[in-house]
Amino acid sequence: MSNNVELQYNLIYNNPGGFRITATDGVQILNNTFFANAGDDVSIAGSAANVVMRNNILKDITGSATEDHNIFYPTHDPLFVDADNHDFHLQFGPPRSPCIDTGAEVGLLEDIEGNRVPFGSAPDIGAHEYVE
Ligand SMILES: [Ca+2]
Repeated sequence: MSNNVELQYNLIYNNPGGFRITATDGVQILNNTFFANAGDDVSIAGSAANVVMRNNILKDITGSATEDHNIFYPTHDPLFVDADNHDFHLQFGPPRSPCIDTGAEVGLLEDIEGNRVPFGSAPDIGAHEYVE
């Protein structure tokens, strides 16, 4: 059994699947961007406990997690700059990405590219913080 695992600021796309969580007590899944994976983006087995998911862009979660401030596509379009060409930065717009400044404060200071978090009024959802 593993304890207190943190998975943050990852970009996981076009894979057979995303994260599969098993035999772990205490997992924080924060500010990740999942896109176009064939299987589940996050699959949580019954042997995992206390999984928290915040500020992620993803299509689905299977299993039990405490979650908030996640954006689920395709129900909600995260409005990437150019997902077809693997550019998962957030579109400032108009139209403006619903992920900009709508994330929860989770104490992280840098995004996947080392940009300061938050930029603007609040952290963004996903692996990229929108910066000018
Ligand atoms: Ca922001």
